[in-house]
Amino acid sequence: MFHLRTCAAKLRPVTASQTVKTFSQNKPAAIRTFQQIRCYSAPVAAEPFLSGTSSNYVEEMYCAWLENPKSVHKSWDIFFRNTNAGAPPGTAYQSPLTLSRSSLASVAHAHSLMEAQPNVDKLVEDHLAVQSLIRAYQIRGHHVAQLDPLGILDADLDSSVPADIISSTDKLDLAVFKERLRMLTVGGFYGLDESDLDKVFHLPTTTFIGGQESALPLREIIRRLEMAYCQHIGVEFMFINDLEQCQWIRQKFETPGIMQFTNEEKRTLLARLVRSTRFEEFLQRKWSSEKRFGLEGCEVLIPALKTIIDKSSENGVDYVIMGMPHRGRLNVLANVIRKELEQIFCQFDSKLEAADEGSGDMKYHLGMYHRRINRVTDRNITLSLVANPSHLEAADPVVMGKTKAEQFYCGDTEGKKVMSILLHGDAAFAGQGIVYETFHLSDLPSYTTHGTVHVVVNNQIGFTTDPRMARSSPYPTDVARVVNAPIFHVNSDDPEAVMYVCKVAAEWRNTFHKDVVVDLVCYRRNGHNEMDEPMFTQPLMYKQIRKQKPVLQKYAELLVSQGVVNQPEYEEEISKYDKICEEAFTRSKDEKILHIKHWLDSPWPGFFTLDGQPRSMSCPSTGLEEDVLTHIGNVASSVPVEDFTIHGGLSRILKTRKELVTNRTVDWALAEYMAFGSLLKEGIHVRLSGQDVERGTFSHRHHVLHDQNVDKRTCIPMNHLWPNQAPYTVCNSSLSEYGVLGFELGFAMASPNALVLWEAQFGDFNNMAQCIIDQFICPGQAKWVRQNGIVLLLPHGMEGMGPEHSSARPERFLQMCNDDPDVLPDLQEENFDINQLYDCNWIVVNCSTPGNFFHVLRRQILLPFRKPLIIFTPKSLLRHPEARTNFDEMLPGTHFQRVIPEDGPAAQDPDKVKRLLFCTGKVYYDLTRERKSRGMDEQVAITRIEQLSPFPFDLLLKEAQKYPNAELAWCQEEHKNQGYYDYVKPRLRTTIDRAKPVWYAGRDPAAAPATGNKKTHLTELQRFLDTAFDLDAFKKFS
Ligand SMILES: Cc1ncc(C[n+]2csc(CCOP(=O)(O)OP(=O)(O)O)c2C)c(N)n1
Repeated sequence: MFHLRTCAAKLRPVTASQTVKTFSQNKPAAIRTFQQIRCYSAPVAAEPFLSGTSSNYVEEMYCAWLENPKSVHKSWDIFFRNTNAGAPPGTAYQSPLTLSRSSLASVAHAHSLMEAQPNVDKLVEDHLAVQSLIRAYQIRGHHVAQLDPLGILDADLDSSVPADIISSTDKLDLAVFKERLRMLTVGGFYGLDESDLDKVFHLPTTTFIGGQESALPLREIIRRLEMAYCQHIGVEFMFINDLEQCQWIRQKFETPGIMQFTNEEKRTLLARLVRSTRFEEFLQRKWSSEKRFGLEGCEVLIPALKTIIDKSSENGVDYVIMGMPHRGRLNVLANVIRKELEQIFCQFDSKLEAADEGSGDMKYHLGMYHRRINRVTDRNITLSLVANPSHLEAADPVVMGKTKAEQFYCGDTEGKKVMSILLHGDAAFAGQGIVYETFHLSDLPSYTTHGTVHVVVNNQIGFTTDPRMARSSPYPTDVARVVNAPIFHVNSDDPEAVMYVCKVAAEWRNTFHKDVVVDLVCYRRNGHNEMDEPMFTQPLMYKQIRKQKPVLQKYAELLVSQGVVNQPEYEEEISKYDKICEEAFTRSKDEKILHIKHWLDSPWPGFFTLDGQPRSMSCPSTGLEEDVLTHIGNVASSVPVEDFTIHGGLSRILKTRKELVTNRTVDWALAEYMAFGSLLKEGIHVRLSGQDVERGTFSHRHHVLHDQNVDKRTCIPMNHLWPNQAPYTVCNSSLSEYGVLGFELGFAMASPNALVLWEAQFGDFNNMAQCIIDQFICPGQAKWVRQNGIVLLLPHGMEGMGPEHSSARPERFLQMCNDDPDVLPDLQEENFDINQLYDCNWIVVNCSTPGNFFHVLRRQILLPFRKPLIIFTPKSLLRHPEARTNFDEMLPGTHFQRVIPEDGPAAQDPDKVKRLLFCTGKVYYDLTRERKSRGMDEQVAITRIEQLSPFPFDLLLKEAQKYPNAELAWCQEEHKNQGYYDYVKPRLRTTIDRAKPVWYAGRDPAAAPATGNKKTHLTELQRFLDTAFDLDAFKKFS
């Protein structure tokens, strides 16, 4: 306690009436803080007695010591001398003899000194208490902020007030306030008491409440903290582990008077609220019995989004990609994106005919793309709202992927031009795991969009479910804390507070390029939709809502009372917008046909003809010149940079590759290399993403080489192929299927001139992304007239690796194909194969040779339209000595083979063939091995179906006709209720006009896709091979 004494004079509180000089004014400029001085010799934190809270006090002493070394205690004098002389941490301080615990005499002496200076302890404690109090508001102030416009629920689901802060409601009532203060002080948290309220305390550097002042009376400190943290904005940020970012936020919310709006800004805000409110009212008047998921209760969303966009545009952003759920979507389309109102209104007309093919979608799911001038900044801005399914939050990663792609294609490496905004409902944001998966992409180098602004329409209800039953976290936004995103909760009935946080959110994104959340705490005036009765389940809440004045009315009254607008001006604004709606309504009646194409979120200018048709209906050869193949092969088997040491094992792999090239053959990895490399040459960007794709789960790919001697030094040979090639992106993803597949789908939306592939670690895991497959990939074009050429690589095959490393579930993909099993298409049609591809919803293939894999990848880009491509890829075939393709099958003129016919002895004398086995994929190699071992090469023909969907009726008919005396059988290694059988059988029967049965050779039906027992696996395999080659096997059935 000795060392406190000599600082007493400096620390003694000055009264409020005394002039308060700023601390910095007293200090020499070069020594702003003690820590700065110390940092070049010894970090302060290393001193055992220093902490964040005591450093201010020590700093003061240090300044005093600089002015006069005698003004501080001797021990501090020695300490500061030692420190300035560069003493290392922990050695500068020398304990004064009198402090020695062993000396009773010195203890007595200390006591006597303390009695002589009784205030010193208290002074220090009080300062520390004030610091703690400030910190308490910064950390916990949001818990007592007045966020709920209805005043019913606490936004954090907790009505208790933290013991170390005073709530705003307490403050309103002086008696309550005094009681709270008493609780807080007398015997309370920090040991302050009421008499301290008028004492002046120095403010720490971690607060900005002082503005120009460095010290304030406690009463004022509390008042300002309350103003900053406990009004209509609740700022959650103290979990962020970056001092600069915390300081930035503190400055934005603590600085006195920072939340100021000009009259012009207030009028703009009012006008935007008018539009938002009157739009919903207009729809309600015209279509009172239609679902529209109106925004009533959160009308402030429209000005909020516009503020974020204005501010971002001001900072240089010219493309904003948005994703949002149903609530308020039409309003956002009308008033944020500025879709023509008549186009929106005509959607309500039930007699409107669809002009486009496809099934279409509900009006509140459709996407939109619009380029216009931002009136506030006078800059061009493009706005795109991504179409989405009902599945809440599913569009999040899609929006991110599209944003990333747009940034990539315009060279926006820092996200300064293109940004994403995601809107969420409170229940969905808290409940859906995809939100978490998407957040985890936000800072990964190959996935970051450099900050997304998230806006939560927190109407404190999910359909009919109360938030207390819908989440276990205090706020619906807590998931954002995992990525250190600041969260700004705001009472939506205070439009200016909302605008302010939106402005700060946009500035945050622009400054730090990280995610940020705006939580609009609001209410829902109607039921879940306009037809729902909310009083069934939320009677008290809705009684309050009935009494609640709409925010527009409240804000208009406020501005009228402030003289910012007058009543006639306000009414004029309303009638002006109503008139706009009425006129658009009249025009909407002229719309007879609904063009879903007008609702495209991602147009591909130049790819189609002006009326949206493919430029041709043919596909050129997918083969390549031999020198191109050789060049790519050589790069794939070398290290194209100097002084780069690769792993010895990899050297061997590259050597084997080189031998393959020399022998004019490719294996699986090389075939993929050649497909990618050649597309890069043609200016096509290739992006391969998924778990461990860089090396390849099966260690076959090695697209990224790692220097064995230099940490993080890598090389991607694929980017060293040609001087002006397109870039190749290969990126290991986070361990997420839903998020990453959604992201890649979004990436593929941006441009048709890119091959975007997602690889599942094992195909089995694709069902973790089921929603993206079911809701976007399979029906995307039908619902939204939007093509997408994403490729799914799904390792598949029964290899005794257990139930979860075997099946990519081909049966599911095939079941979702839109071709008719019972109708034989017109096989004579010109370009039959291309037409089939054009009509299908996706392409499903299972290649049995590397060459065919090469061709199908190239065909994906050479086709004049885009379709998703599902490829069941092999595992054991990656290294199978027979799974090789000769260059001859990849040269110009060659192409993808939808069917690979039998070409062995059986094909030479087809009349002799007793059985024609159809199969797909890897089982072909088991079948040929077995056939050979049984000496049945002439009796059994084996035909491979490489493209399962669209079904190659034409080629299979030829095959079936070629072997007139053969029984037909389908052979698969999957269980009977799985795999391809249910898809193939009816189509084969249709192909042959049901002239013969199509028998089955394969595993029995089963619940699990594969056994976990290796022996059982082999027994099952042998059993179905026996069936396949037992020419009497089906006799008993015929
Ligand atoms: C993944 C998913 N599960 C369930 C639903 C059904 N559903 C539609 S709206 C809704 C409530 C959403 O509440 P919230 O996210 O708070 O948004 P709000 O409707 O309140 O704006 C639910 C459960 C859905 N659309 N998506």
